[in-house]
Amino acid sequence: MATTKNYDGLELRGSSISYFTGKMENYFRLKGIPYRLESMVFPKEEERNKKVLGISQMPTVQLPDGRWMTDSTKMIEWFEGAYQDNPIVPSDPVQAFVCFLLEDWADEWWWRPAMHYRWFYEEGARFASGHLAREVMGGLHLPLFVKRAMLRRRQRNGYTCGDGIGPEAVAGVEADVEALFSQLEGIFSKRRFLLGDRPTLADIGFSGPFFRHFALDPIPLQLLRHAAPNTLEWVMRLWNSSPASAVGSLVDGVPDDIRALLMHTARGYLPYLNANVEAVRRGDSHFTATVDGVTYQGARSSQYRVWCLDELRRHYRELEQSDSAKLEPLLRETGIWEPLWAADGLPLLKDQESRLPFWGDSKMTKVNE
Ligand SMILES: N[C@@H](CCC(=O)N[C@@H](CS)C(=O)NCC(=O)O)C(=O)O
Repeated sequence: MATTKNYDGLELRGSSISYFTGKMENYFRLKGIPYRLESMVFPKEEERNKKVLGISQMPTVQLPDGRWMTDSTKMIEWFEGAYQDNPIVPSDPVQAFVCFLLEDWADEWWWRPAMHYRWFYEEGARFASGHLAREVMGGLHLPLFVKRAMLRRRQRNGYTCGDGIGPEAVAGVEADVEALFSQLEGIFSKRRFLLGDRPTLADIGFSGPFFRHFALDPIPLQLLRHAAPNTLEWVMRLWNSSPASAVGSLVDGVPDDIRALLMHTARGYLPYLNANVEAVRRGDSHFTATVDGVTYQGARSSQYRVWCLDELRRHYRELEQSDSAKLEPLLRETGIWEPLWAADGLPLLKDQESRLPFWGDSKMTKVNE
């Protein structure tokens, strides 16, 4: 795809089947912020990304004034400041914290199962390797079948087998996804969006794993059609939302079905974050941990996810005392509290990620890159 030089809106660079590119598209559509999606072409754009942003990942956004941005979470935070109509973070501070937590869980935990379904199964790998080889590898002068083989190898070594999903973990990872589908199905058979009649940041977070993975890749899509048709409808309802349609009220407080999601987060993701903290502290590039009954053998350590835990803590610390007094019992009852604060002295880099969304210090699944 050629870039139209005189386009004066936002340019979103990524891929039309990428997790975080899909998340940003859902966000821009919901807010009514015009953007143009362009495919990121490798290896050419990788060097440019590193130069202008410190790291290369998908997607990036270029503002009309030429500045480059990265990291969906911090970009959304930035755009919420710049486009203040129809805020997607609830005004109730307890619900707002729930949104930050669910967004982080959606970004960081469901990434691995999403990659598993795409790259472990032949149906997914055939579709995604063909698509990506054509879409983003135009800069490499190699036969198509070689590009496809390179992609499969890279993604499996980086994100599935190479990120802790060995043969012994497959059944547990898939059961975890099925449990999520069943919880969400319960919610979307009653409500239009996670917290009520209009989308919030929590819905945008979950558009990451769902829009371009679970509701697109052959195996999870088939599961959704049969086990969670209301959830599949929610994926499209969110995509089809705009400032004009996204009206309606939110639920009061935090309903039991959302508490159940928090308990799910407390069982798997937060213990995993703590195991990751210890691995980063030791300087290990990989680690093995059993969380929620599943053993991830040789998961990749992530400097970025140390910062994710710190961000969750920051959101809590920034609350007024009267609000944190309301949130603490919820976090204790759902099992979040203990793992949220379990690790002392997080091994962060100096000023880590303080320049996001305009500069990143680390990528999602690497130690100190
Ligand atoms: N935290 C980042 C994560 C972005 C990310 O990891 N994107 C994936 C593609 S969807 C990527 O570019 N991974 C880097 C790689 O595969 O080298 C965000 O929220 O934007």
